[in-house]
Amino acid sequence: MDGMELPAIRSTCAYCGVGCGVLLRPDGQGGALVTGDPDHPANFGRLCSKGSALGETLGLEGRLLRPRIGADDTDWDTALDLVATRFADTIAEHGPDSVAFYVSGQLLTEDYYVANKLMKGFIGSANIDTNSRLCMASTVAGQRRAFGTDTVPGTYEDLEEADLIVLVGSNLAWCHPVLHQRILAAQALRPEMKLVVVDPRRTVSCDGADLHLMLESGSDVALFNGLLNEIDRRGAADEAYLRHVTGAAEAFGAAAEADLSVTGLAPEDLAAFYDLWIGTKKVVTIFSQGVNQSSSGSDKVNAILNCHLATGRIGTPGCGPFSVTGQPNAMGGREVGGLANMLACHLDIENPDHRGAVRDFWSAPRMPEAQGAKAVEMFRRVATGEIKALWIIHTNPAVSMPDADAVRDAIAGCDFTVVSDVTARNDTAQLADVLLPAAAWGEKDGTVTNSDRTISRQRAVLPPPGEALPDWQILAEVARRMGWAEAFDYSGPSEIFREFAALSGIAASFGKDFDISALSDLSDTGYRNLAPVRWPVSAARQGGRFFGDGRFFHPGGKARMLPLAYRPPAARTAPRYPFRFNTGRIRDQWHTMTRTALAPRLSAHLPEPFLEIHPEDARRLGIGARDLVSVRSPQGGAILRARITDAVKPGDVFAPIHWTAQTAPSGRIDALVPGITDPVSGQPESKAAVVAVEKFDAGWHAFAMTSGALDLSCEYWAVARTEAGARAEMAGRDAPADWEAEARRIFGLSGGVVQSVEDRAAGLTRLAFHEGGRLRAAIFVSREPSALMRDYLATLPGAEAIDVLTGRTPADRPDPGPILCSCFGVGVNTILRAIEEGAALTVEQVGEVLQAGTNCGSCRPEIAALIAASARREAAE
Ligand SMILES: Nc1nc2c(c(=O)[nH]1)N[C@H]1C(S)=C(S)[C@@H](COP(=O)(O)OP(=O)(O)OC[C@H]3O[C@@H](n4cnc5c(=O)[nH]c(N)nc54)[C@H](O)[C@@H]3O)O[C@H]1N2
Ligand SMILES: Nc1nc2c(c(=O)[nH]1)N[C@H]1C(S)=C(S)[C@@H](COP(=O)(O)OP(=O)(O)OC[C@H]3O[C@@H](n4cnc5c(=O)[nH]c(N)nc54)[C@H](O)[C@@H]3O)O[C@H]1N2
Ligand code: SF4
Ligand SMILES: [Mo]
Repeated sequence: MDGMELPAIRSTCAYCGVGCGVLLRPDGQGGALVTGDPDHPANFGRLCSKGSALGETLGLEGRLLRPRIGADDTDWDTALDLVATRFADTIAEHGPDSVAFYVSGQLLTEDYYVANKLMKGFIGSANIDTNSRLCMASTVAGQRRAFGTDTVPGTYEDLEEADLIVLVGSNLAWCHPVLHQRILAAQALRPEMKLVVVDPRRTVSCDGADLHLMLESGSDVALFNGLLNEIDRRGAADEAYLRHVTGAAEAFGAAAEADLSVTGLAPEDLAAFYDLWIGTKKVVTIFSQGVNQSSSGSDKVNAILNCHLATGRIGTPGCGPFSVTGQPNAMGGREVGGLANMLACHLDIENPDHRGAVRDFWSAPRMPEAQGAKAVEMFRRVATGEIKALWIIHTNPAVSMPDADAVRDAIAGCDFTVVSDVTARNDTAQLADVLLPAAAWGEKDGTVTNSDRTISRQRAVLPPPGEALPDWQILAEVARRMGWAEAFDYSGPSEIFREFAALSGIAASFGKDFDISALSDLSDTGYRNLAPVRWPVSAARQGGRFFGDGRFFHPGGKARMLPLAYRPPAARTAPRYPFRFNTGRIRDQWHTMTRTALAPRLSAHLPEPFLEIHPEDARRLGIGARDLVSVRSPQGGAILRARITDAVKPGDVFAPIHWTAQTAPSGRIDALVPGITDPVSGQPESKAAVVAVEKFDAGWHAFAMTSGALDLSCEYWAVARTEAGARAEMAGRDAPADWEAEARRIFGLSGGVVQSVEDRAAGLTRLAFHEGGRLRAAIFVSREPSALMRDYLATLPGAEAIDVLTGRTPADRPDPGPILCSCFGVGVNTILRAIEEGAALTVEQVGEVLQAGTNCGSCRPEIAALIAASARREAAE
C-alpha cells in the first residue's frame, strides 16, 4: 500500500471503552486514512466496523465552526465574556449551587480534569455530573462498596485466559466488538473455553454460546444470589481467600433466602450454569448496561462481585469480575473525579482530609463539602429553576437522558444554557443560548483510559476547522475570565496531565490506588510520545492486576461481601402498560449518531428505528411485518417499525437508542423512559420502563431516495445517509392531496422530468424525478407498508435514467438485501444465496467467496447466525 510511505500517527479510537489503537495517515485533503494499530495492547491491529469507518466521518459537514449567541455567529471574546459573566453573576446572586456542568465520558482526561477543577475547586460546588451517571455509576458504587475503591481488577489478557466467560447484560459482539473477537480467537485455539450469556433478549453475542439464560428483566440479583448459595452449599468457597473479606456469613445468609423463580429460568438451566461456574476455576464475568442501568444496578454489581470474592476468583490470570466501560474515557472520567459524588484521583468529597489536600494542591478558594446533584436530579433542579445556569459539554441529554421530553423542556426553560459541541445539528445544541465550537477527534490531543486501565494518547492529525478550540481550552478561558487566571494558565494538555499525575501522588499518600505519579515529570516530548500504559504507574508499581493479593482499600484492608435481596424493576407492568421496554445499541451506530450517521456504510445495516416484539404479541395486536407501531409510556410516546422476532420474550419489547429529532423525531426512545434511579448509584433504570404497544394506523406509507436533501414533516419519518445521497421512510395519517407537489417540496425540486405510476383506488403513487438524464429522486407511496428492494433503490439516485418505478431490481442485478458487511457492502441476500447454493458453508468460506467478514469482522457473528439458520431450515425440510 503506498499509504505506508506517509508518516502514520498513533491515536486511539473515538468510540468505545475497548480503547483500540489506530494509525492515522492524513490524506492531504482534510481527511485521513484510519487503520488498526498492530502494536496497541487493546486491539493488536483489529478494528470493528465503526472504527474502520472513522476516516469517513472526518469531513466538515455539519460542523460548528464559530461561537454562536442565539442564532447569530459571534467571536470568541464576546461568547466567552458572556459565559463568564452570566455564571459569575448567577453565583454571586444565588450561590455556587445555582450553576451546574453536565459533561461526558467522551471528554479527554485533560478536558475533564479542568472542568472538575473549575467546578469543585473554584466555583465551589459539586454540581458537575456526567453521562457516565447513565452508564457506569452502578459499577462505581458496587466496586466501591466491595473493594473500597472503583477499580477494575483484571486485564484484557484475562478474557483470553479464562476457561469460562459469562456475559451479563452485555451485547459484547456489537458493543465491544474487538474484545468479542479476542475471546472468539482464544476460543478457536482452546475450544474447551465456554461462553454463557445472561440476557433477557437473544443477541448476536449468544451465537456460539454454550448457554443463554434468557432471564426475566431485572432478576440478576436472584440469579447470582442463587449461585452464591450453591457456592456455599457445595463447600466451593475459598476459605483462605475469605480471610481478606468481611460480611461473607451475612451474604451467604441472604443468598440462602433467594427465590429463584423470579428469574423465570428452568431449574435445569440454572443447574447447568451453577455447575459450570462452580466447576471452572478460571471464570471471568463480564458485565455492562443490563447490569448497571437498573434500579437495583449497584446490587446487581455486588451480587456478581460476591461470587468472585467468595471463591477468590479475582485478580489472578483468567479470573475476575470485569466491568467493560462504554465510552472511550468512561474510566478516565472516574479517575479525575468527574462524578458529582467524587473528588479527583479516587479521593472522597466528604472526607475533610482529602478535601483539604486537594484544596491546598489547587490553591482553591473554596471546596464543596457534600455531593452535588446527580444527572437525573440535576435536570430536575434545572426544571424547577434551582439551577439557573447550565453548561453541557460533549453530550446530548435532550436525547439520551430518561424522561427526555421533560429534560428537553427543562434545558429550553433554563435561564442560561451553554453547549460545547462539534455540531449545531443535535437536539441539545439547538436549545443553547450560547453554542461553543469544540475541536473534534483527530483535531485534539490528550489521553483516555480504557476498560483495563490502559492510558492511551489521542493525537491530533488535522487542524481544528474554523475557530473550533479544544474543550480544555474553552473551559480554561472561561475560568480565567471568572478571575482564576493563574490556576488555569495551562500551556497545553501535557501541563494539565502533569498536574493531574502529581495530584494522584498525593492521593496515593492517603492510600489510594489510582497513582500515576511517575508520569508527573513527563516532558512535553515524553507526553507527545507516551505509549499505552496501564495504571498504576508509580515508583512502587506499574500495571498488573488488583486484589489477587487480598489487599483492598476499605479501612482495615479487607473486601466486603454484601447481603443482597432481589428487587423487581421499579416500574410495574399493568393492564394499561403491559410490556417491559428494554433498550440498547446496534452494531454500527454510536449513541445519538452525530458522527456515525455521516458514514453511509454505517447506516446501511439498520437504517430505521425499530421495536423488537415477539410473534405471539404481534399476532394478538394485529401487527404485521413492517408495520409501524405506536409505543406509549406514562412519560411519552414513540412510533417505531415493528421487527417481529422471538429474540425477545413474550411481554418484552426492545428498541435501540440512537435516533433523534435530526434522524427520526418519533424515534427518541428516552421520551418513554422514566427518571427512576438506583438509590445507591443514582443511575437511571434505562432498560425496564413499561409501555403499551399498538399498531400505528397510518393512512399512507412511503419510501424515498434522493441525491439531495430531504425536508420531512410527517408523523413518522426516518432518514439515513447513503452513498448516493439519502433515503427515508415516511408515514402519516392523512395523505397530501397532491403527491407531486408534496414530493417536490420534500426534495426541494422545482424543475426536472417527472415519471409516475398511479393507482388511486389502491392508494399507490410512485414518482421519479430526473434531471439532465439522471435520476434525482423518487418516492414510493402505498397504503400498507410495501416490500420494495430498498437497498437496491437507495443506490440509484445519480444514475443514468432507468425505470425505477417497478421498485424491483433488473433480472441481472439481484437485490443484495440489507447490508450486513459494512466494510465491503455485502447484503444479507447475497450471503444467503451463497450459503443456499452451497458456495459457502462456513464463515471463512463466505469470506473467501464474497469478502464479507474479512476486514473488521464485526459481522462474523451475524454471518454465523445465517449459516446456522440455514442449516436448521435444511434439517427441518
Ligand atoms: N455499536 C455501539 N457500541 C457501543 C456503543 C454504541 O452506542 N454503539 N456505546 C458504548 C457505550 S457508552 C456503552 S455504555 C456500551 C454498552 O454496551 P452493552 O451494555 O453491551 O449494550 P446495551 O445494548 O446497552 O445493553 C446490553 C444488553 O443488556 C440487556 N439487558 C436488558 N435488561 C437486562 C437485565 O435485566 N439483565 C441482564 N442480564 N441483561 C439485560 C439488553 O437486552 C442488551 O442486550 O456500548 C459501547 N459500545
Ligand atoms: N434508554 C436508554 N438511554 C440511554 C442508554 C441506554 O442504554 N438506554 N445509554 C446511556 C449511556 S450508557 C450513555 S453513555 C449515553 C450516551 O448519550 P450521549 O452522551 O448524550 O450521546 P452522544 O451521541 O455520544 O453525545 C455526544 C455529543 O458530543 C458531541 N461531540 C463529539 N465530539 C466532541 C468534542 O470533541 N467536544 C465536544 N464538546 N463535543 C463533542 C457530539 O456531537 C454529540 O452531540 O446514553 C445513555 N442513554
Ligand atoms: S471496538 Fe470498535 S468502537 Fe471500540 S474502540 Fe475498538 S474500533 Fe473503536
Ligand atoms: Mo455508556
